Amino acid sequence: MKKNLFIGALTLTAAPIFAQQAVQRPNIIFIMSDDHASQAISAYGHPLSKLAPTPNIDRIAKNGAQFWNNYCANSLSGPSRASILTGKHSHKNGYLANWNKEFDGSQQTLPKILQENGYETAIIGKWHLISEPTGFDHWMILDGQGDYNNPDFITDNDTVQYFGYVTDLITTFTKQWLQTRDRDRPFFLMMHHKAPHRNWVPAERHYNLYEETEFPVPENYFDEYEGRFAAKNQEMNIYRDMYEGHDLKMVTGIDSDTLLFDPWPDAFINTLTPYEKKRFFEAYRSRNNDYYNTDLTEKEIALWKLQRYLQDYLATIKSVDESVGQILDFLEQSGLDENTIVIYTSDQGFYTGEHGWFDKRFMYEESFQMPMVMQFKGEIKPGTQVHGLTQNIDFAPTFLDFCGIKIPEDMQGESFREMVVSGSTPEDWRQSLYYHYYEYPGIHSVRAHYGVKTDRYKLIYFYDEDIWELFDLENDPTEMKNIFGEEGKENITEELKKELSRLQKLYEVPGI
Ligand SMILES: [Ca+2]
Repeated sequence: MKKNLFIGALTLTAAPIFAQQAVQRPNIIFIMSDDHASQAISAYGHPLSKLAPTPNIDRIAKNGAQFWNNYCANSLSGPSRASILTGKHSHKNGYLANWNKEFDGSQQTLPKILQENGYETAIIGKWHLISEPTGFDHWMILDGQGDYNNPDFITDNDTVQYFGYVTDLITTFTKQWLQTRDRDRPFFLMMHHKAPHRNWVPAERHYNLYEETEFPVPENYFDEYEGRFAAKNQEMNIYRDMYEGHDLKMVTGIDSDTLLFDPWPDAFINTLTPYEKKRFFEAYRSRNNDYYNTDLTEKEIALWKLQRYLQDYLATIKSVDESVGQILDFLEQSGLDENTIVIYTSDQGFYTGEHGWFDKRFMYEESFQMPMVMQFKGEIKPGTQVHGLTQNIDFAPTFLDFCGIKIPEDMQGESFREMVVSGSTPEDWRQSLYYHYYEYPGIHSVRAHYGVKTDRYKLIYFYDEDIWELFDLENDPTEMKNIFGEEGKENITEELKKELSRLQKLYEVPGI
């Protein structure tokens, strides 16, 4: 104790100016989960989330701001993470798809800039960019997608398997780092959860959390995709494309402890110890037996699968919400909340049965949108609602702005600091967003496309097939009716095509 006081006194006398700066610059905790739909965050008010609320994520919204029109640039894990790190669209940071060889860590990134400006930087949890993290004083990452149970964590000198549930382990490691960090420097911490990514394995304490819950079925669950070629030709349908063992935890028969089809047992069932495996099968037994004891029609099976998927998806989110609660409690108890910006977001949105789907990729709202809430005591007023169009390329410039660091000119995003602090959209704020998805051919068979979104309209071009789609989000919020080519839509189509072309020039999209 005496020793600490002595060092503290020395620091104060030796570098008073730096110490003053360090106090003024905010810390940042960027919490990001994987595939968390806004439909599954109760602050967004979707009927689904009412049955599975997220009180702790909602706490951030109540303490600060909630973003209603926040979107990704390319709805996929690696590309979204690369855009967040660089403040650039995929074609500029080089990470177009999850098939990429590796993220080019030699380029300019947000953590590097913060580090150069006196910040201590850390990332704990999912990285998913293949190359080793750069720009971080401390990193402890999952191997690729990471396992839900007993996962490996990689550091710069080792790979170690830890026993426990992935969300809980990430929370523990994050709190440990917060307690052992350099107190003389502000910090930037990325806490990246694996949950609720496929295959939706809840923590053991949550296996049965929602087994009695009947979740609402989206009106377009049995979508027939009329007038939408790419939507019709995907492979991300819950009742057709989910793996019955791996994804839905279905077994071979009554009282069976053998899963139906599971192509990746080493990433799931084999990660459990024999005793954990026994408890897993026991927890699902009565539901799995009911399935075999009931005579279901094809349609009823499709609905049964939706319920099973949502029960597990939302149960994994329960652990994420608990984790957020633990971090907020820690910040409040330590007084760190006074000068720490806390963000909760997901790398993209996700389908919870809309169009019959799980997964993401499409420029349609559910997967294009990224939920986001953000608190910063003193600057952001509690209960702020942000409606301007924001995108993940804006995160890096915004954080630099809050930290008082010059935003590099080659970052393509814009700082939304003014918007979130004032609670209103500045008059000169952007009126449209650019989107580009590349990963085709690839898992789930979603055709490559780019497009433009405004407040009301969305124009999408599936360029390999030369197919356009136009949606009026005001009259058709679930994007069921492609009105491209319809009489009376010539002017808006022309306007949107011009805007798309302007954005592609602005962002220097090659080969368009
Ligand atoms: Ca993801």
